[in-house]
This record gives sequence, structure tokens and C-alpha cells, in this order.
Amino acid sequence: WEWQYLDLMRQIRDHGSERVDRTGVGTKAVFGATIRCDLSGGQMPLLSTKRVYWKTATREFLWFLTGDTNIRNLCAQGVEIWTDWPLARYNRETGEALSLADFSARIVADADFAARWGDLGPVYGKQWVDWPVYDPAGDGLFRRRPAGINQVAQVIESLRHNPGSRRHIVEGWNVAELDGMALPPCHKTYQFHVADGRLSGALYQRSADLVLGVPFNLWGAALFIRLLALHCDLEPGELVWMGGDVHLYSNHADLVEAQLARSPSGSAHLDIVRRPDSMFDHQIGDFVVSDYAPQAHLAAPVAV
Ligand code: THF
Repeated sequence: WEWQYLDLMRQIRDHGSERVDRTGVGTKAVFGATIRCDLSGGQMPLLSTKRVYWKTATREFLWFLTGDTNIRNLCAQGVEIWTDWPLARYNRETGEALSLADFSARIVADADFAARWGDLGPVYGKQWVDWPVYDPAGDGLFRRRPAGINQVAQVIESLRHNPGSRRHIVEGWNVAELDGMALPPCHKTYQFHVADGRLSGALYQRSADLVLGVPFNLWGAALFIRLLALHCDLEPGELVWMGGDVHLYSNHADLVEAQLARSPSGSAHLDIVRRPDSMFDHQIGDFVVSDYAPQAHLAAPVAV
């Protein structure tokens, strides 16, 4: 599968349209792309042409499953992939110039500070496990239900009891709440599908940073399939990744050259070594990756 990723990278480099994007960094982009990855036998879409920090991506995924939208629990685990956005807001609104390390340390040390500055708004976790529901309360008013909809729990139920359904969907794009989010969801729609005892999944990603985000998003989507398969007694099938605006940031050009000069080697496997009663009770130690001998990490700046 990895050649599909590299071919897409090359295609965007050579034929992408130059676009001015939200971040002002500048991109080359194509619209509409697909990558298919076979997950049978425990294979995972983990790039070998550069090291991908799969534990960081796994911690992020487990954080989504808790419904948490504050970066505090990520920072406490040394995961800083979401810190840039709250940091930018903090520095903008206070006029200070805190470094990422200092800001993250304060988020971890000071719960009140984290509550004030560390929340991303109703992003992925909130929508996945607590999509808000409003009931009519009379006089044209609506009252918010104390608990929203847990889409992940509902998909587990539907996979177990109605595997043939074409409605196994987890949706992040809550139109009414987009304004409150630090960033509207990129990996916005997941659909799952059972055939021949195998669970496949599709991810539609509206906006895809091919260098930084997509390696994490492929891992996260494959992990989602693996966890649902484990808890629904199915075998992993295929991941079908679909990108809308798939782009290369102009400040990643050197990394793109370095990565395109490399060739894939080997395929990583994931073992989930513990099966808690609930899919929501996993811990990082439950995940063991083998056969992963990637080429060197290629560090790239993130566009905020
Ligand atoms: N915004 C942009 N511009 N790119 C993205 O990939 C992205 N995301 C999330 C939200 N907005 C985005 C954030 N996810 C890294 C990885 C995932 C991110 C953000 C950043 C990153 O910097 N990865 C580095 C280092 C990882 C580490 O040090 O642990 C890497 O080399 O992988 C896409 O969902």
C-alpha cells in the first residue's frame, strides 16, 4: 500500500495546483484521492519510508474515545500534536510569547489554566461519544439532554446485531457546532462494513496534510477498524482512505524530496494484547507493534 502514498505524493508534487490556504503557508493540492490498505493478518498502514510515532497517534485516538477535548491529558503524556492551536490563541489574546514547552508545562501543572486555555471546543472526541441532542422544551425553546449520543457505542451495537447495515457511521461534522471548534474535523466521516466475517472501514478526510497528518490519520483509521473488529468478533478487512483536498505544504518540499528518494521496506503488524470488556477501556500498553524497522524520521513544521 505504501507505494500508493508515495505515488500520491509524487503526483501532487508534479501536477498539483498551487493554492493559497487558510494558514497562509501555501500548498500544492489535488482534489480527490484514494488509498486502500489490506489489514488482514494484523498488517497496519504504518509508513516505512519515515518513522511514524504510532504511540503518539494511538494516544490521540484513545483520547478521542474518552470524549475529552482538552489538550491537558495529551500534554501530560508528552503528546504535543494539538498544542499549537491553543498556544496560538493564548499568545494572540494575551500578547505574550510563550514557547510551546512552557505553555504545555503550565497546562499540565495548572488545572484552571488548562480549563481556560487548553480546550479545543467540541472537536472529534465530543462528537464521537457525546454528540449533543436537544429536546423541545415548549415555547419554542429546546433543552440539551444531559448525555448526548455515543456514536462509537452505537456502531459497536449495530455491528454486533445488524452487521449487514449500510449505516455504520461515525460523523465528526456537526454543522451546528463547527464555529466553536479550534479546527473543523479533517477526518470527518468513518463508515464501517462487514462482509465475509471481515470488518472494513472507509475514512473520508476533507482536508489532508499528506506529510504530517495523513500518516497519523491512516494509523488512526486502521486502529479504529482493529478495535471495532476485536470487540465485535470480526476479522480486520480493508481500510479505504479517501481524501478531498490532499495537499503538500510548500515548507515541506525538502521532506517530500527526501521521502520520494526512499523505497518502502517491510510491513508493520499490530497486536492488541489485552481485550478489556469495553472498547473505551484500552490503555497504551495494550498495543504492540512488530516488524517495524522504518527509515529515519523526517521532521516537518506544522501549519497552524
Ligand atoms: N493541521 C495541519 N496543518 N496538519 C495536520 O496534520 C493537522 N492534523 C491535526 C490538526 N490539524 C492539522 C493535528 N495532528 C503532527 C501530527 C499530527 C497532527 C499535528 C502535528 C506532527 O507534528 N507530527 C510530527 C511529530 C510528531 C511528534 O513529535 O510526536 C511527525 O513527524 O509525525 C491532522 O489530523
